[in-house]
Amino acid sequence: MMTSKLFCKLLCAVSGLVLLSATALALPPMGQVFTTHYKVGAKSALKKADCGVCHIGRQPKLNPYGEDLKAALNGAKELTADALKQVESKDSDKDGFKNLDEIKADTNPGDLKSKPGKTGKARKK
Ligand SMILES: [Ca+2]
Repeated sequence: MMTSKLFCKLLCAVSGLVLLSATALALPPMGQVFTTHYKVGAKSALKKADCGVCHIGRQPKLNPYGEDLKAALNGAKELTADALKQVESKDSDKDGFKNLDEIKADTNPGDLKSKPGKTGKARKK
């Protein structure tokens, strides 16, 4: 009786750790690929949005930009520069601005409320 309870607790703890580490290992590299590819500044709104660039807040659920990237990845688990380029000309959140234009303006391409000239600081060349 005691051993079976102990085994259950141990199993739950190990399962929890495996799930936690899988999540921790799976998510940050995608953000890093995005940050490196677009040279996202440390103090930019996109850097602050972090996972929110592709996800709804910090939830696993994807926003429209994340969904477009997922489609471009075609089942691959690793984000690539090619996939990022494939969705640059799209307007994922349908706010009238292409994803690349939003990224250049430091606005969120997956958030309808975030668009150049409104919430983001547009970069002038
Ligand atoms: Ca847009």
